[in-house]
Amino acid sequence: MLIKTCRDGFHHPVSSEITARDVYQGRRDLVKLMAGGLAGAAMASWASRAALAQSATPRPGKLAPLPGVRSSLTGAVTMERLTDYKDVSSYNNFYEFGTDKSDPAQNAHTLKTSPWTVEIEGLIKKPAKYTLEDLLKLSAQEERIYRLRCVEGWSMVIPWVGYSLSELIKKVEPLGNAKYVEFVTLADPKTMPFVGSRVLAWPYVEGLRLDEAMHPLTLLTFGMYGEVLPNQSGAPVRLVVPWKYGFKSGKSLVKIRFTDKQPATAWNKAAANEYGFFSNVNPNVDHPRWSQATERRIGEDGLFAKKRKTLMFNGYEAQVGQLYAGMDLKKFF
Ligand SMILES: Nc1nc2c(c(=O)[nH]1)N[C@H]1C(S)=C(S)[C@@H](COP(=O)(O)O)O[C@H]1N2
Ligand SMILES: [Mo]
Repeated sequence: MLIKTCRDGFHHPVSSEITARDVYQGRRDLVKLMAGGLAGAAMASWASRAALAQSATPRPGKLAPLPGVRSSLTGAVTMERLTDYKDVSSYNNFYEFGTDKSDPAQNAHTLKTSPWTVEIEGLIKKPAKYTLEDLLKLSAQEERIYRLRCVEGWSMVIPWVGYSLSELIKKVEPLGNAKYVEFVTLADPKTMPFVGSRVLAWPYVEGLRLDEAMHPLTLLTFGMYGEVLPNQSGAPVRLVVPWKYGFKSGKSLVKIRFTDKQPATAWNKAAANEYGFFSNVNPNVDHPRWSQATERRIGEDGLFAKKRKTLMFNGYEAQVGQLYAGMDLKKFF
């Protein structure tokens, strides 16, 4: 059990936390290196990988380690404690496998993640079908520690593994009239028990403006905690858009389509007044049924844990604020 005693969300050093502290130290060292003019992101990898290897958390299934991952600081330093792998992999939203937080971990073993292809199509010069292996080869993978803030009011801090989606976008060469990117996820009634239920329109679709999709923080994600994604987290490839509410981060992607019109997204179709297209994390714009001003960090829900203040753009304002200069964020929520 964790006993919360001190400021900044740090607890007594139980084994699962040593991970976070060592990773944090590794990143502090890297900050010094970078300040000294060295670009070597790879230098930090030993620190965080070794620390992650020490984690005593049992894994629900044996997952192959991802080859060639290096740590990166790209725009996303957080000194917060990592959420335990156990929590990240057992408290999920993946409605194709049920609407309970515990359903995906229970049910997603039926998802068949190999072979896997992602079609890239629409307003681009080079439409193509990419196998998962093609995608993995396309760019070097990095480890990025991002907050994920669900619209329901909880958050986690997760070391994702992947590369900027912009790497893929540059390869396929969007045409001048491409303004949006649509992300279509798998809807297979044979392996996904809740596809066919009426809770959402399937397939689960998400969308970004092209400049949002091109932003270096937008991560095409293949793993977490140095391993491939477990099924319930959106294997074998998902999106992570850390400054937006969690539902923008589509799981188990099968198609990426470039369009000139704003895509109709699953949650926007389900309740347009509750879930806007942008869905930037914004403590000043409430969900019509609840406040967005604070959040509960998963793993800190003990008796005395107080809620955290939600940060504008989930704490990534310095990196992404410029994308929305001059926009009325109450109107474009
Ligand atoms: N295909 C698909 N992607 C999805 C969802 C979903 O139901 N289906 N849920 C979203 C929501 S609401 C959140 S908060 C995040 C949760 O990601 P996690 O379970 O890996 O934390 O995934 C998002 N991506
Ligand atoms: Mo969410």
